[in-house]
Amino acid sequence: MKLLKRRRNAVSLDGRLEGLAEAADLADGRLDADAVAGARSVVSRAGVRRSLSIDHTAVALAGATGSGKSSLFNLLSGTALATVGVTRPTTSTAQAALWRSAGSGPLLDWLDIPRRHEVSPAGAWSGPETPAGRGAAVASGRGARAGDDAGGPEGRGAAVVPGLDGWTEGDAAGLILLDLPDHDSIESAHRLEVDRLVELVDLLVWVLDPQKYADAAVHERYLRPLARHRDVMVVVLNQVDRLTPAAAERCLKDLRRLLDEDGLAGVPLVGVSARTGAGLPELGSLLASRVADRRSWAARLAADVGTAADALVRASSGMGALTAGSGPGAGAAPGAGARSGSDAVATVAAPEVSVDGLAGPLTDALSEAAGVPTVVEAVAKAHRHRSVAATGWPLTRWIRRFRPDPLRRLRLSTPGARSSGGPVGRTSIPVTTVVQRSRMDTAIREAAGAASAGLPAPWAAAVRQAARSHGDELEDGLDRAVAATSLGPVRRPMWWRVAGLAQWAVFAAMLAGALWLIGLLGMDYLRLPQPYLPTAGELPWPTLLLTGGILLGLLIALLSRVAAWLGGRRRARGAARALRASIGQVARELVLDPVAGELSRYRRFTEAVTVARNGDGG
Ligand SMILES: Nc1nc2c(ncn2[C@@H]2O[C@H](COP(=O)(O)OP(=O)(O)OP(=O)(O)O)[C@@H](O)[C@H]2O)c(=O)[nH]1
Ligand SMILES: [Mg+2]
Repeated sequence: MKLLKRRRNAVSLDGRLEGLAEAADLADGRLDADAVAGARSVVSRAGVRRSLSIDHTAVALAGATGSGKSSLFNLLSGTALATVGVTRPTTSTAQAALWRSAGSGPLLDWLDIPRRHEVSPAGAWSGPETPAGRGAAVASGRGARAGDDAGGPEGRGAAVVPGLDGWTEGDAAGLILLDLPDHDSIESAHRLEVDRLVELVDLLVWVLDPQKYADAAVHERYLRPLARHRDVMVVVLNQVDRLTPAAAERCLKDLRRLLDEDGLAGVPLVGVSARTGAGLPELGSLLASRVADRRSWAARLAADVGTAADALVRASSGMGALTAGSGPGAGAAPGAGARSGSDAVATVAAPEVSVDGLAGPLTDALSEAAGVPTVVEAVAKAHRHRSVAATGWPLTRWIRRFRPDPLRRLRLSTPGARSSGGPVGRTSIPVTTVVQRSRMDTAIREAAGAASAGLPAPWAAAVRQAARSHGDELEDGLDRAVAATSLGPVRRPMWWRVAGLAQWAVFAAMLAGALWLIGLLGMDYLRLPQPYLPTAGELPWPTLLLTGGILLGLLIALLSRVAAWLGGRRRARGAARALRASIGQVARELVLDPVAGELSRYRRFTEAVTVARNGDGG
């Protein structure tokens, strides 16, 4: 399969997105709706992000209130755009500082950041910037006022630290630095804004501080669910100036341990101080290198795809939706205990289940339920009935005509009547006794159970559902199949005619003999001279004709019955075969095909989701 071939090599972002979209479509209605919606939102988000400037890298400073996001924002941009305050929370809406803003307008529109400021590559103010005319702040010169934040007691431009020596022309070109509100805010709007932007930006800088770096709020809600985003994340421990060097060292070590536990081993961790400028050059060059290689946007999308695929795999394996589509982090809503990347997500294996082996038992059970044994028995009886009517002793034949044909009694009439291709009516086979219906249900349940053995719970449920999906049509379908099946050849056997004629001939001989004898008896009674009586050996002919006729008639009738019994058995076997084929067809169409469709859907899902996860299982 196309997707499988691709697995052998590293899968491109395009391929992974394609896999995710297909997996989401296949999971629709089968798996947790949030996981499916999350995957779809990643696909659509990726489509939009790829159409926007890939020369720009949106980097967000995120963290708890008071951690120093705005201070770092000002420092990195060499401005006093952001309000730094002591009243918490200070920042209420995100704003952007742009280095080489040309072409970034649509990206900022998509990020929905109206407050944008162009910054000179060397970190100095370059004045107002109004991309798309959307409420851009007007600012001029270092320390100029900007934005709409309420001014804090410390005013603006609190920190003017000459720390970014390596931040030269071109290094930061394309950087879009975002100062976010606090994620742990008492203002729910702040949290929503953070969640929205954490989901969209290309690179995340988590600004932690010595007091709150171990807070569950940031680790459980954001960092763990974003474990797949190692390559597009930087963690900063700010305010290290508040600690002694030894304490800062210990703090960083502890934070590294926590990050490892979050599944974020290898994520860059930098200790900085917005007050002293310590660590700023390192952070600056880290950001500059990420901005320069212009790959963060793709790495971000790849991580999103992986996380959404993990969520689908979790949902598929019946582990429940630990991730949902309504929060930050690749459509993965970070919730209590949600771990999307650090957990080993169960690998998915395509099942090798076939429905071929299920056809036999299911057909048997449905045949029984459809009254096939009754029909088969009627076919044999009808054959014998007609045979006797055609070959029996004339008197027996005559009596037979008053007995109904067993097939007609079931409204199955003669085969010829049905081969005309006209509409097929209902039969009178007693198909729906409670027992038969429950046998039918049991048969379907067993087939579904066998087909779904070994499947994860949600897919097993989908298979069971598929097996029952045409339950309403089954009874009618079976009855119609029985009614439409040709139950044997239309032509009457040749020997019936021969035997029938022979019966008439011996009957005539017997009659002739009887009349002859009666004539002789009458002449004897009237004392008339006996006429010449021809004999065959010792036996007079009339006696021979009478007794021979009777005996021969009986013999022909007996032989015919034996032949009819054998013929009936043969026809019954033929009818059973034909009926079984028809019932098998119904079983396939109404039960096994839907089941096979669901199994194939699961197989395609596992292939697609594996491609989306890049076949690396994490
Ligand atoms: N000592 C010290 N104080 C800092 C440092 N960084 C920021 N601060 C102070 O911490 C307080 C909060 O700083 P902000 O930059 O407003 O923090 P924030 O993360 O933007 O806060 P919100 O906007 O409320 O989310 C201010 O009083 C800053 O002066 C630092 O590195 N060292
Ligand atoms: Mg702030």
